[in-house]
Amino acid sequence: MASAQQSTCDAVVVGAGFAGLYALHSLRDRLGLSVRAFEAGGGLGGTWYFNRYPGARSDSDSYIYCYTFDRKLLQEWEWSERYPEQPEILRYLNHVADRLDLRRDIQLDTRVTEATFDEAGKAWVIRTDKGDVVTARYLVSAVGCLSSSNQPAFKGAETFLGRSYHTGHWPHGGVDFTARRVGVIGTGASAVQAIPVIAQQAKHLTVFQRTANYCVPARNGKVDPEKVRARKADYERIIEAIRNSYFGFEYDFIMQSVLEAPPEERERVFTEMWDTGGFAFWLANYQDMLFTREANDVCAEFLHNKIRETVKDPAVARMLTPAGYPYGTKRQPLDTNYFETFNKPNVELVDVNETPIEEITPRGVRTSTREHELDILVFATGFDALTGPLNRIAIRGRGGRLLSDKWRDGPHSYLGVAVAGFPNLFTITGPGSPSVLSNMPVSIEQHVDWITGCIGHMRRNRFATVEATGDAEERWTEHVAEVANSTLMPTANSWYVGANIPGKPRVFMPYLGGVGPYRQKCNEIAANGYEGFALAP
Ligand code: N01
Repeated sequence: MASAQQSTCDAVVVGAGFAGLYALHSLRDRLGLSVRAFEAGGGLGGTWYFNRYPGARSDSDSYIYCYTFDRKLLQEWEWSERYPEQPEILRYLNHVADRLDLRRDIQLDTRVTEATFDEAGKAWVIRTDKGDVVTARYLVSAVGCLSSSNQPAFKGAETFLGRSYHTGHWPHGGVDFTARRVGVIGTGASAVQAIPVIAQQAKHLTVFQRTANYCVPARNGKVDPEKVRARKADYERIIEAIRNSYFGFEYDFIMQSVLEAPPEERERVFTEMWDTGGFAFWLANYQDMLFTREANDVCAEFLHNKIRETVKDPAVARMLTPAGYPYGTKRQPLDTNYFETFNKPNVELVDVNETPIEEITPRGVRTSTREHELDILVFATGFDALTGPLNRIAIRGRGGRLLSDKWRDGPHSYLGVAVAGFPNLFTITGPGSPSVLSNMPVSIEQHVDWITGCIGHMRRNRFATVEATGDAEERWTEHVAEVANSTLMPTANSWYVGANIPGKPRVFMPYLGGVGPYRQKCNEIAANGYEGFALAP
């Protein structure tokens, strides 16, 4: 280990993905703070540095999956497709870092392991795995919502003689599946992107499915240059629209009830959304789809039929048909030939509910009925979402209290950006904010702008600390739960409620109140002198 490096700065930013890069820029170049960013990866990019699995690309349209704070960059940057692929997004983020001269303040290959609030000094003392000890007034978490991977503890996993990978830590050189027998565990958004690509190369692909997913075609491709030009000319409107929308997209729910729409009209509407591709079916659907099971069933049935029409073997189609939870309550994956892939002769589907995985053996995966021999095993098993990335850092607030202890029964946070007992800690897209229920760059920019405003206010008024009050935090936490509970969303065993992680408390973590209304609330709180926060000199 390198010898301890002691230093002081105004702010430490943890992470150098979409959020960390913008936070570093905003705090350094707008407020003039001295800022250091630490990034665990060997390069910047966060999610887009680590998730290099085949087929990895954004599920948001490229024209809004980007920063909007730099209007010139919006005009200059050309995305090659409707949904940018991982290497292209990584190029974009590297370009932004160069353009804004961010690299000089980012330390790569360095994981923040501890952060302790020094009550007397009114500052955070941050330690890294490389021996750095940095004292900073402000601690800004840009650790991402989906950066702590979930590696289920299968019996015998260490005995496997083939190679195994997690989609969230994909090797930089890629993986050659040619002539290999490949197994994929998991059928979430990552797997849905990866499976069709792997199936094209592999000799044989076995997919181990625990929950069938509602997938809708992405309909990726080149965007008509005329449309690109028109959007560039219209960015001011688009930015306003996505910032004030419900989910950070140019989609709005249909305010009618699906149950009241005549069957031929709703078929036409469903087909239109299906043909549009992307998140239209999820986020521009009839509003009651999210509120009543009866309405939801109508939407789900349309998707069930699509699976039956696509998958030739009725038994496989049945296995791939989601059941037991309402449509849209788990993150909807976008697919390119996902269901079609199961018509290929080299692809096999195993339902691990019917035939559970008993162990991983030196030769492959043994279920209750047989051993599946594999050369390569891919874990597409997701993440310990939202709280996971924060809890794995030993963050100690007032009285030495660990954040992970405070959150033992689920996250408590004010606006998803601040935590009572943890002064001057800001959590970008933390639990309790729209975060993963939105187009991430929109929510990231909103949080960074708000945090910048808050710190600017503190400095102008000579406040040393800002801290959420316990009352405001409890009210917000209850509000987050109340909004979620008015919908069907918490009823599914999703990672939104932590159901994918054994022992994790079942709490619906993101805020469902909508990106636009949430932004307005945050702005009002700031305008009212940071209502719900205690500011102290
Ligand atoms: O992870 P997931 P992901 N035994 O948790 C299964 C974002 N994303 O990496 O559903 C057997 O969705 C698990 O089963 P179940 C996006 O927000 C974004 O795919 O828990 N199976 C599930 O099928 C997404 O939602 C993009 O029953 C087990 C799968 O593994 C999020 O990342 C692209 C298991 C995990 O699916 C996470 O997606 C891709 C076990 N023990 C992803 N444990 C973009 O748009 C878990 N599973 C940028």
